[in-house]
Amino acid sequence: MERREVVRITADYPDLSVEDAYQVQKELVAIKRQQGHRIIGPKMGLTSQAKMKQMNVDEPIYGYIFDYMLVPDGGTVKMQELIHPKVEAEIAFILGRDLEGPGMTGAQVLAATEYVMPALEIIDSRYENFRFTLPDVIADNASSSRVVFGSRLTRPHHLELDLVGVTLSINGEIKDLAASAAVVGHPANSVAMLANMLARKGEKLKAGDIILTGGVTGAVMLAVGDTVSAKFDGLGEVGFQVT
Ligand code: 0L1
Ligand code: MG
Repeated sequence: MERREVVRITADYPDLSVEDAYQVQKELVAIKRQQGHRIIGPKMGLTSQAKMKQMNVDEPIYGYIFDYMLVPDGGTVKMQELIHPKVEAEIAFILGRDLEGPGMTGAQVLAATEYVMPALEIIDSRYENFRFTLPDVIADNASSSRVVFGSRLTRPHHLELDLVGVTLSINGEIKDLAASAAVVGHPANSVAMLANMLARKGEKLKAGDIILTGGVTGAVMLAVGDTVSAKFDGLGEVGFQVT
């Protein structure tokens, strides 16, 4: 597998639209599937007000998590396989039944969710110096690179899922902290928005999908030797090391 930065697509194709970019993503996903990789589920990106403002958009984006991206809880992420990775703490949803938009609401999502669990997403944009526009990021599968899921599953109905306090630490030092309402007001809203975005393409979320709902914390740069851990109030912990 190659590992190198590239110039953003929109440098050569400035008219690339968001819709074109999702077509590029679809091709990329098809190639990965032909190579034998399996989709674990979709991920939502740019779900915080800060990130949406930074990219000048009013809707999040989505991409897909593949089996080869999974790192076990407490496992190792190898820097030599990555470019310039960052980590963010997220809440993952496991769906108990299919969800089809349009008109999906957070409450309907919660009713269809079997479990939630803590997660760390490692994003690793392939673009030089992080210089990209929205279509570039969409075409790059929303920067998905690696994912670590915590080992504890929790029924969603036991918690106020918008009030989960989260800390993200590296080498024992808290690098960021936030409450889960940072994710479009409530992580279930993120899943509802995803179902509604997919409905525009005639697609739906499926029972068994594991969905990354978007960063609760900001994304923090990783370096070799880092020990990363995140704590989620009521949901448990998740962590990994960088070698
Ligand atoms: O997971 C995400 O929020 C996607 C972030 C895409 C932009 C980036 O690579 O920083
Ligand atoms: Mg993310």
